[in-house]
Amino acid sequence: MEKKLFVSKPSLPPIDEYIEYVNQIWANRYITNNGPLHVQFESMLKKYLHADQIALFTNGHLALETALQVLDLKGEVITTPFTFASTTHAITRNGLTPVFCDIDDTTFNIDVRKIEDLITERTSAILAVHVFGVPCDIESIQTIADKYNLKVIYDAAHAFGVTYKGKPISSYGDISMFSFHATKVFHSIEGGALIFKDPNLKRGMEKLKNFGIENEERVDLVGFNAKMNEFQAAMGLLNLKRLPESIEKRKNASAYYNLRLKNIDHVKIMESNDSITFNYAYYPIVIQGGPTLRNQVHEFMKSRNIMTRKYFYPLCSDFDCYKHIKSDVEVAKEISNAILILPLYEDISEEELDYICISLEQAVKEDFING
Ligand code: T4K
Repeated sequence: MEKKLFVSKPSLPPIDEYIEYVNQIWANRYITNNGPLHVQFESMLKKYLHADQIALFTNGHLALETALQVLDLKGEVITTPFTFASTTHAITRNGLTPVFCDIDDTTFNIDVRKIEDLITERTSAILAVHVFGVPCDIESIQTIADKYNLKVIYDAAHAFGVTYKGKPISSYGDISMFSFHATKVFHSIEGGALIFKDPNLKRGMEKLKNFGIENEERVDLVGFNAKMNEFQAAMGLLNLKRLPESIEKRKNASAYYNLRLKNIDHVKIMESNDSITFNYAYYPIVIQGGPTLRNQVHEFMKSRNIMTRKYFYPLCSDFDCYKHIKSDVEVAKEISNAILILPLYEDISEEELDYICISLEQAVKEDFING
């Protein structure tokens, strides 16, 4: 195939609809700082997520940093190494120490059986990630948190649109963070949100993301700038309307992959789970046969213009800035050395899917592997 097939491709609304919003923005001359579209977007999201409280941000990462800061955490935060850099950085940039816990080999989420061993008197929170949109073991995490009086923050960057036991995924834990980055199932170009229950947290979040300003004559927090602008809000409003259709298309593409890939040697696909409504954010596969084979498959696919990604390799615990932190994360290492994410986006065509599957079949054929 001549064109490159990327791991993700941003969904976009009809351009005329976006231009209508741009015209409104021009007429209002209100382009950022809690403008009318921001207000509208916030209220639509709140309704969609049945959220008690919500705060919008210019991106998911700064939302996550804010979440940790408003909870006034101290000491150590137990987290997963199998995630994007943002999760661990948000902990460290708050002056906290990440403590890496191993992951479960079927969900790729933090392994709840290994959390308690890592709790010390310095532990103040668990920051878990719903990796690839698959919910963590929410009940067990909450039980542990209650027992040791810990806060629970969910990095739900991948999980917008997911429900667990009939409730939006953001209904669980103290605070959940969604990313609305262009590569996500639902996006506002860049963007993010915090969903939480405690109304007392809202004011602090709003202040932090606006330089710590209390009012025109008073600044009482060392804040930063993490405000969402009107162009982002407009994109979010339009994409929210289209979300069910978009998820349905991803679901069909994932079903196609499932059918074609379920019986291929060396390829393991993810199991489905009946207690969740999924968002089909990513299509991860595990290449069984060692890191050399995984890397070989990655290169072969690239040679065919299929840009698979190794999310998440290397592990955060192996980053130069974190490798001084001791951790025992053998399962995470294994998964990180075997993972490959296939292209998945709303308008991926059957021809593209077929081409990807044929290429993968070829890449893992015994005679090909053995040269
Ligand atoms: N927590 C977790 C668990 C996360 O995964 C993330 C972000 C965050 C927190 C932080 O949220 P944000 O602050 O980003 O809101 C991408 C995304 O940039 C990042 O948002 C995401 N996770 C991560 C998993 O994936 P990269 O470095 O892989 O992005 P990039 O530019 O290589 O994009 C991937 C592919 O998508 C490209 O090869 C081509 C395609 N693409 C990308 C963009 C931006 C397009 O076709 N069009 C585009 O506009 O991080």
